[in-house]
Amino acid sequence: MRRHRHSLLLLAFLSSLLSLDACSGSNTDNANTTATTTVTPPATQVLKLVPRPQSVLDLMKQRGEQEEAKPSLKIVSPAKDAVINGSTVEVKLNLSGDLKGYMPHKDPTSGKGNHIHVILDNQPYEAYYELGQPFELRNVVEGKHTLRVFASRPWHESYKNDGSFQMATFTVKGGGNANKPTTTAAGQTMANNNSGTAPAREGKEMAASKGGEVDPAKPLLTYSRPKGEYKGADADPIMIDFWLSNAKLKGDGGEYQVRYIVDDDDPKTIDKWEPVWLSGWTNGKHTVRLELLDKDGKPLDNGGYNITTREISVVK
Ligand SMILES: [Cu+2]
Repeated sequence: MRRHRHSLLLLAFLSSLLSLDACSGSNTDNANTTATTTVTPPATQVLKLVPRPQSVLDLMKQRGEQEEAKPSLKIVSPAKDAVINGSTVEVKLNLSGDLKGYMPHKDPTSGKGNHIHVILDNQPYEAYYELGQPFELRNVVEGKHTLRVFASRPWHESYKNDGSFQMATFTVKGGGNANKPTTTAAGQTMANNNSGTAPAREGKEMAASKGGEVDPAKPLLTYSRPKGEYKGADADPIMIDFWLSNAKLKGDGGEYQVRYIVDDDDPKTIDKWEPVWLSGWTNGKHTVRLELLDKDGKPLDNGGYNITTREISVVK
């Protein structure tokens, strides 16, 4: 008897559930929608700091004492405050110092090698491999410009010794066409125009830009990496690397910090001048912003170069 009453109660309860379900079609739809978004959420990116990857450690070991090199660069051309007629600016560099075998050169098989990062104004750097010939900045627009160069390794980590970095200012008269589209091909385009007998030179069509009002005596942050497109294993981890002039970071006994912001993530600070490796990038485009901060944690301007944002893309 008692058991029968329980069954009735249970039945009543179940039917109420059923009727609730039956008359709440829209609720069910909502539930489904919610479930769908939960199953495939937009890819969220959680970046984490990781040690230098083993592949790079292996390269460093192979390179031996080259890792301890102290390359010293000199900008031969353009000469300091030079006025250049025409839109092509020849960059000539002199490399000296304690090289320990360090020599820029692109290995034809791997397409990699030591190289110099060449930066016009605050554009992304171009890689310059064969110093025996000038590197041509092509289609440089009229006006005042800055040039920054520093020695780099095959995996684009810069040498951070005194003398590895140099900066020059110059002026272009009768420069290139600001509306001319820049070369879209990734990397460099070798010169093959004009004369077929002219030696192939490294160079690049430059986007229109002008030099910042940079004080070379003041703290200066030069953005180097990341840049461009990262594919497969190269995208995990990705290295942040930069050059610092006249600014020692807190962790190195100074008072400055470098701040990086990836996409809309919370800002993070770097207290030691060394590359930072980040893992966990999602497919697609990302922005990376580097800023130089003073002792109070405030951005420190120098000709607009101390805050730089670049877009990179990750293809996994
Ligand atoms: Cu590089």
